[in-house]
Amino acid sequence: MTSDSGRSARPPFGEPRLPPGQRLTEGWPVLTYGGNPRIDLATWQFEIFGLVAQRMTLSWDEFMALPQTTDVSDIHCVTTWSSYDNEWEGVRFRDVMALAQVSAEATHVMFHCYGGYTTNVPISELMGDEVLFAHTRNGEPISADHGGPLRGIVPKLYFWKSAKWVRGIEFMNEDRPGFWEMYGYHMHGDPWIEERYG
Ligand SMILES: Nc1nc2c(c(=O)[nH]1)N[C@H]1C(S)=C(S)[C@@H](COP(=O)(O)O)O[C@H]1N2
Ligand SMILES: [Mo]
Repeated sequence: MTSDSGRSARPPFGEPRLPPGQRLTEGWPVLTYGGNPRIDLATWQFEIFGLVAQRMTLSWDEFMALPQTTDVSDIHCVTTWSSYDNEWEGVRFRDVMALAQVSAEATHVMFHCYGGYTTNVPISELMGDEVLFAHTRNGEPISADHGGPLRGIVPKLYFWKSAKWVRGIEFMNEDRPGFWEMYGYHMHGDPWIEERYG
């Protein structure tokens, strides 16, 4: 069920694949601000809140019962490493969003994480087949260092927009800075036009 709708994440054959200022890396570096949060699947919760008709809470079993899909995409980190062909398995953002009655006024989301990290993304960037809440990469469960049991994957934007240890989404009717955005990272973060800072 691999899709090719992640256009700027995986340009068509013959078009440049490495965004400006990036270099290809082997392996998968760990980049976390602070330590790993402690997470127990028995008490793990995923919350959908903000501009929704009713706040929703999903348990791990409820989340895993949602339609599962895979997608292959590239990672572009603002610290200039990129990684090709990561196969992610999980649940599409838009399938999670469809569970809640989101107000037509919502324009942006804030991803909230165990440990307190946050990051903001326009809803328009999240509707594609390539945007997932992933629990598995290349057939292996995502480790705690990389945001397991569940992390966001938003391949068209720099990797700081891909929230590790995600615990919920807040729907908002305005853009608001998340953690790195408050320290000067770009509000949008498109690697193809180097929206790194400011
Ligand atoms: N919860 C949380 N998510 C996070 C971060 C973090 O510190 N905490 N770091 C971000 C940054 S800056 C990057 S580059 C990627 C790194 O993911 P990785 O450690 O799996 O490579 O996660 C992003 N998501
Ligand atoms: Mo990063």
